Amino acid sequence: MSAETGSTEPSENAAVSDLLASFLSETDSLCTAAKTAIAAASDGSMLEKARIEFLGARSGRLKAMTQLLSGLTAVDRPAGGKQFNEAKATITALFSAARERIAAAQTKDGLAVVDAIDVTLPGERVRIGHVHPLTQTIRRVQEIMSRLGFESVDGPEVEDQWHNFEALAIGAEHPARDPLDNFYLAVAQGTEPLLLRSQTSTVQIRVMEKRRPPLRIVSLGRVYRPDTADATHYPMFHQVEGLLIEPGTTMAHLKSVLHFFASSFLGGDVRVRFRPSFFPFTEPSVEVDMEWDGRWIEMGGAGMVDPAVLESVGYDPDAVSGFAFGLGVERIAARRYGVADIRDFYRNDVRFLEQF
Ligand code: FA5
Repeated sequence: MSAETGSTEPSENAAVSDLLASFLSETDSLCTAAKTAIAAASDGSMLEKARIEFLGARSGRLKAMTQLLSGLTAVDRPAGGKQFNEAKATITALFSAARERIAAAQTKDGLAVVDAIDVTLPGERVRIGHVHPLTQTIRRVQEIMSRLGFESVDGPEVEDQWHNFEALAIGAEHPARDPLDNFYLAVAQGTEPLLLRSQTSTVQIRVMEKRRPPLRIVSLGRVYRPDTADATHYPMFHQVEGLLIEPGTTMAHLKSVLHFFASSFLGGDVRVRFRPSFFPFTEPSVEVDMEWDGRWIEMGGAGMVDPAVLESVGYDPDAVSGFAFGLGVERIAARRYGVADIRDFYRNDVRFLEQF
């Protein structure tokens, strides 16, 4: 054993020092190479390439140095580790500085491009969307009816049998309840059938169940029927439902409200005609036609609310009476805008839609 060092193998000590010396010199040259590569990087992709070469987590050159580091003896490792950490910190800091340098240069280039814009060239047209013609129609109807004191209300599109049929005096055997004429929903066995509402008259019932007369409401929304799509039919369409319940209401009030609505909506002179019809929930019932620009068009159904319906929601038919009407929104919009086929409203063809 050597008296000075306490080591049993002095020759091994000399070999370890050599290993450390070679590690330190390799760390130095790695640092120099990284500095050169980073300084030479003139854009983001060159810098990224250099980053992968030196700092890459899997096969970067610094990563390879960690293997050499772990090959040093326990005595040499602190000195080697210190040098390694310093080299890593230096290279990482150089990368951050280079990244900022390149980003700043790009911003400068960007400004140079902006400066180069020729303001005398024609600009690119900005395409701004607008409200769909059916939504425009719905808002217009609501606005016109509000002038007569009709409040806009909503109702659910998934309905139960009571609101879609029974409360409207459409009995269990009525053909309007046929599964082929409605979109019934799949429900758990033993629960009440539900359907997509086939008319907005459901909202009359929902409002009357909650409120007492006098009432003036209008409800616009989607309804669903398995009708084949053609120029005047669509399986999903919109209706506007109007309901007025006040003492002393007559068919004359119904006609004047519809006349006011038609001439405000279509503009100019409009004639309104009633044709006898039948709806289970109105008595008498009529089909409403409107003449505008020399053409008659069927707009919807209407009538005086049947006393049986008033009773079903707890109103006294001797004390109040009222009228209701239901018009097809697509049909009145088509008439207003001169559209020959209501399917055009749903084709989403911008060339058609941008005209409104
Ligand atoms: C009804 O739906 C009644 N609820 C209207 C009513 C309300 C009567 C209040 C009395 C009192 P009808 O099934 O006729 O009625 O439909 C009314 C209007 O909806 C039609 O005149 C038509 O304009 C429109 N319409 C009906 N089916 C379609 C369809 N498949 N596509 C587009 N519009 C339709």
